[in-house]
Amino acid sequence: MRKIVDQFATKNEVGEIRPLKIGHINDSFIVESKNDGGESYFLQKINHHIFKNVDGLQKNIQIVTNHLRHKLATSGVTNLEKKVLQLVKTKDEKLFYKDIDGAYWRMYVNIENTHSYDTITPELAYKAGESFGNFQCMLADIPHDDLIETIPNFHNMEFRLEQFREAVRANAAGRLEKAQWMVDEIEKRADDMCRPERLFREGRLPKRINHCDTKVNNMLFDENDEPICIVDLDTVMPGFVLSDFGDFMRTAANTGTEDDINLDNIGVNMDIFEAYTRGYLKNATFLSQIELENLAFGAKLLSYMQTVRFLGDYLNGDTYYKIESPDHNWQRSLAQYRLLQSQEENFGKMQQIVSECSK
Ligand code: GN1
Ligand code: MG
Repeated sequence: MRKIVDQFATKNEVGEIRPLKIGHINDSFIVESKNDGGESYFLQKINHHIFKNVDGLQKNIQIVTNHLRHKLATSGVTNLEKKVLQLVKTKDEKLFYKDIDGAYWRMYVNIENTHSYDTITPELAYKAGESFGNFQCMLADIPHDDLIETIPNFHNMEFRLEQFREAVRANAAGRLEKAQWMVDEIEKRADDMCRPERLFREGRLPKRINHCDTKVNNMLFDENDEPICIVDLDTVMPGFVLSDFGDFMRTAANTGTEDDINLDNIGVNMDIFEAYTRGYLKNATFLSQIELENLAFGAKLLSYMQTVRFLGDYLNGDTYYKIESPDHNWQRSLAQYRLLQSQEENFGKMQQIVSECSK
């Protein structure tokens, strides 16, 4: 590990290296400063089986962070080092380091005295909404062609369903029998869930630069509980805004957790749904009528998409997501499907909230 850290042009001498238990894809570490008060760092081993074009990935992050810094600076915001992720280059000026085993590493300056939440209050959800709305506004003028799709078709539901059907056909782990009922539930909704792709083809739904992983814990708050920085920029790419709206709701407006073993814990938290919607719509003033009409649908879509992705991985024999138990992906699928059902039951209310908040 030391040898890896040594490749990067850190300002300080570094101390202890601690693994962090966050995320389902990459491996993350905190690299402490050797001296009190010095800069610490956030080191990641990038999962290059998933992010196949690491060079493109890192360039995207460079473009996005530079763009955000520029935007904030010109609007007079200070303390930029706390508000935008800052990559640390390698000593030979590269955006990542490939080690002798072929693993890819990158480093950021660690943003200290911040925290993230897995569950939040309506007050924080309101602020998070404002912040994500603002984030999308700031990214709006990056030319789409400047960014690659770090994972092609990442939030394309038609593509995700094709992959899923392939997993069902192959039944590689022999788990299909147990999961067949859920496969049937997924198929029942498939056509409806591909609506955004159809609207896009008809030229009615635009693509905008999105975060594509707006999980509640990808937002850092400062000591005063003000949102300070949005992290995990691996999947910033063109997509539908309803996808970012939906992923926040999937993770924050859920009374249970993403992989809750007790399905009775799971349901839509309407207070969070409302607060986030209010905050988001205050700043996301660029939305068209069709986007507004489909925001609440976005919440259902992302729970559905995640059910499809977790179940697909379960059928494939757990080749994509990190798991903590043999049935983890099954548990996640059950939990996401339950959330979807609750969103379906509450859909009328969700639509009404969006429509009231957009007046
Ligand atoms: C993965 O690793 P993490 O937690 O940032 C996944 C997201 C899923 C999420 C589900 C590249 O994100 O798309 O929504 O798990 N990231 C990738 O919790 O697939
Ligand atoms: Mg992520």
